[in-house]
Amino acid sequence: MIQALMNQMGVAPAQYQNGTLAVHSPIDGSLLGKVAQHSQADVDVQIEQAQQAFTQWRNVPAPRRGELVRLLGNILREHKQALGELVSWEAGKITQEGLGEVQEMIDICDFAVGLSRQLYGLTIASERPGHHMRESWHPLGVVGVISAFNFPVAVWSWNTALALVCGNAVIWKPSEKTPLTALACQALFEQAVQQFGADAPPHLSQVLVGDAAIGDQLVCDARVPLISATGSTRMGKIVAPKVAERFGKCILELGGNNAMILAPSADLDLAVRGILFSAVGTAGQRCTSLRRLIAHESVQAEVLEKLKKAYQSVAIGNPLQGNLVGPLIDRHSFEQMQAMLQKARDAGGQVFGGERVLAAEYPDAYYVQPAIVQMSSQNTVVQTETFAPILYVLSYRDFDEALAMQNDVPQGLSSCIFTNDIREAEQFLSASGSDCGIANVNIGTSGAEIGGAFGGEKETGGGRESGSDAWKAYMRRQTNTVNYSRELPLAQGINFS
Ligand code: UN1
Repeated sequence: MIQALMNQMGVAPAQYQNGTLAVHSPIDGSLLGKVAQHSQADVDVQIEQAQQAFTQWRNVPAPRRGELVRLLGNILREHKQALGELVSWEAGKITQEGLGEVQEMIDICDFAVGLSRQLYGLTIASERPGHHMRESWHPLGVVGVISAFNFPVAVWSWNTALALVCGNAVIWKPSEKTPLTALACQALFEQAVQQFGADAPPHLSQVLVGDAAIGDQLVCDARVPLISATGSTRMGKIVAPKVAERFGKCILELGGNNAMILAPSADLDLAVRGILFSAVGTAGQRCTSLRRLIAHESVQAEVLEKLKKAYQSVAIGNPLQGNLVGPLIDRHSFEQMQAMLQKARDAGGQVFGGERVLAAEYPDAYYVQPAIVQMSSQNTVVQTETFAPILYVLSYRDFDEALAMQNDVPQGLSSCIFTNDIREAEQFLSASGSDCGIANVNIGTSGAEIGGAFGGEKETGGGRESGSDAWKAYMRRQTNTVNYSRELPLAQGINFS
């Protein structure tokens, strides 16, 4: 099965059959492949090659660079089914979400193609006669992309589609849990390069397979001016100072602890659907997954009842067989979830669900009943991000109290409110409302479109990827002042003679 998918996407068996990195499917624990790993010396070579590619690519006109991304988007369209299925096998996503992830890749390619004709700078009025000023955006250099298992292919594409139209080269260090999908993306990218022609230099985008030490080398290398890292806050705390130490730039997309405020006026049925997709979708393994429900005391009991019903009927099982909830990524993740549920119980939480299911059928995979935990206060358990389907339910009386609770966590990625009261909605979106990078009204916390900037504040790391003007982080800004007069007036009126 895996071989057929890999063949279809043009990955040679030698790349994933005889290596030292064993890849197991979260679906059933089966061995999917053994991927060859790169050495520290390889990292050095890749960076060197990427730099060379960059020095050529930066001189290719941006709209022409967009053409490469257009071809990549088309190739992704052709292989959407195969890549989506591989994502399911390797990351455990249900079919719909595997396909959705590839669609996000296609969407960002389309966005980047348009962007390749819109890398606009400003013209600025100069205070001096016969002078003009402008702001230019130039390619930055080699971009290091570090991605996590849960969006094994889309995160690469958000970064790479933008980085390429911006004139950069990319080195990608995927999660060790999902190297097969990375190899597939690389093979598809190489097909795009083939179709594009000779003005694409070799090694424009490369994959680095290996452990944290390999990633560390990329992070510490001054030849890599930008590191875009997605993963845990713990990882970000290691990466950020190392990049800062060498004055590199970072785009960090780290943990989330995303909440929904459920107001008394909310459409409860709509809210329940929103909660279900955001809290149990992807088995709670999105950085945008809904982790906290802050419900008004007048609706809490009703929503809990509806939610429990919905949770009980949600189909859990093999993600390729039409179920809505697939497995956790691995045993470690399951153990962490259980440990957190125990802490929640110890802290007085009432736990509904959370237990392992289908253990007899899949002894080497970890399927769980998504958990709802009723908590009387937002203690440290609730303030911690657990990458699993645990939804903490809290209640509030005053709207200001709900807002304060929403913001009272270390993370600041996504947030939402369900309300039909326009005052509450606007207050939630105001300067004194949600402190997150993403704030939604009558939509859950997960499932953002690529057109907006994606990322968040506080321990989420502050980075922005994907749409809006996120591209600016992949370029260097240059301020130009040009004197077209025959005088040399100085700024600030300084007389220097
Ligand atoms: C992630 O979990 O790392 O908004 C990204 C969403 C997706 C992206 C999630 N578009 O849920």
